[in-house]
Amino acid sequence: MVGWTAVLGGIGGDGPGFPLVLGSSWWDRLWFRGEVETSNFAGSSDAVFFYIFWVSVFFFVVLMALMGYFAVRYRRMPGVAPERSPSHNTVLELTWSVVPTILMAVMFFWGLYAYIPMRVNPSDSEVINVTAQQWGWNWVYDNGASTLQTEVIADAAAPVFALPVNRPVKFIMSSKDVIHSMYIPAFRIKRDVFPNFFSTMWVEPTVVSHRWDEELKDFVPIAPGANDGYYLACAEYCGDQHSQMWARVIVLSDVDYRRWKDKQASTDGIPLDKLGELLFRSKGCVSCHSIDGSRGTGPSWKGSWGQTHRFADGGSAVVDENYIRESILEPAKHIVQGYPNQMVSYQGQLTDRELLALITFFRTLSDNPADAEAAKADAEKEMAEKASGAK
Ligand code: HEC
Ligand SMILES: [Cu+2]
Repeated sequence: MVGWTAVLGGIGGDGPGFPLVLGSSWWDRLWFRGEVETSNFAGSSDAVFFYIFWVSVFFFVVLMALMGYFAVRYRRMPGVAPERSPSHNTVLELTWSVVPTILMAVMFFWGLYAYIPMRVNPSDSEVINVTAQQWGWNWVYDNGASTLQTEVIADAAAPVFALPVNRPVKFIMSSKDVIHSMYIPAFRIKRDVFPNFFSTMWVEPTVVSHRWDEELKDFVPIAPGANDGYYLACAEYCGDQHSQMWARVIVLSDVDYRRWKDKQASTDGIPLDKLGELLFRSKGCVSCHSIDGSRGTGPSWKGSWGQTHRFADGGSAVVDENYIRESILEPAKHIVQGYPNQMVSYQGQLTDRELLALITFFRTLSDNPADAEAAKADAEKEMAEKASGAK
């Protein structure tokens, strides 16, 4: 449902606005085009695409028109003997062999000329490690940072990633489960992401979309409304929530990018309960777990703390710190009754403090107000201890 209104809104104009689109005319929107070239590949990729497109349109029209004309002109008529078909026409045959050969050779060489630079990244590219998993994206920057920024896109929380303007970045990508595909339409880049294998792609964004506001701790559009940044989608059907496997890509000036990246690298200043909530969204737990009691791919976190959960194999456990920790690091060890074994391990993706943060956030969702209070008190205590330790 969301899909259609979003697509129509995007092509039609106002509406909810399909997040892939940038241009103002319906034509630009139809092709996910910006008013300006937003990456180093946008121009060359579009040039080849539209060459192939218009050649195809031209021949489609010519062939269909001729087919229609001949069908009428040479239809069977009672009492009229068919004309004899000519057996040979050298000029015609040479023309329809040579002209398409040339047109297609141009397609091939032009395409090759545009494609080769996409496969060879400059040696000074900044590396970003990408992990895809059902149903979210995680980027890890060269300083160890990933993002805490998220945003709601088509009813789902999606991470917001930043890139520097006019600097090459190389993505080294792998998947934790099935095949995904990282697609940033505005940049004209897309590549499949596999389990047990690294695939790479690179790009150089060319238009600053936002600035990073240190006070607001948020991105501010450079020209409000004019540019939403660029959307990243999964382009390989990967399960139930594939269509919600979004992210938003923001392009910052060099200075802002560094400041933002440094900021994301240190989560020390964020209280545990708050950090847990941010990680719940930015690490993609939100795509399977709700915090309002509704059932997702996985059980809701609301009211689970302190409860006894039954497992598919007949065992059971009380939901406490250790149970949650184990559920995150070894989710396949115990499968909650009535749920599929669909969660992959987050081993190595969360620091100890981040694990604690998720546990603390989970506790705040307890139905027992005393547990929730205690979790908040613990978070405050930890911050206070940190502050005194720092002195
Ligand atoms: C692809 C969907 C998916 C994602 C993403 C996911 N989970 Fe899960 N999770 C599940 C499913 C399904 C179960 C129940 C089956 C099982 O026990 O493995 C579960 C179980 C759990 C449990 C045990 C819950 C209970 O009620 O007994 C915890 C805790 C948990 N997940 C935490 C997390 C955290 C933290 C994240 C993010 C860092 C996360 N999950 C991301 C699907 C997911
Ligand atoms: Cu996917």
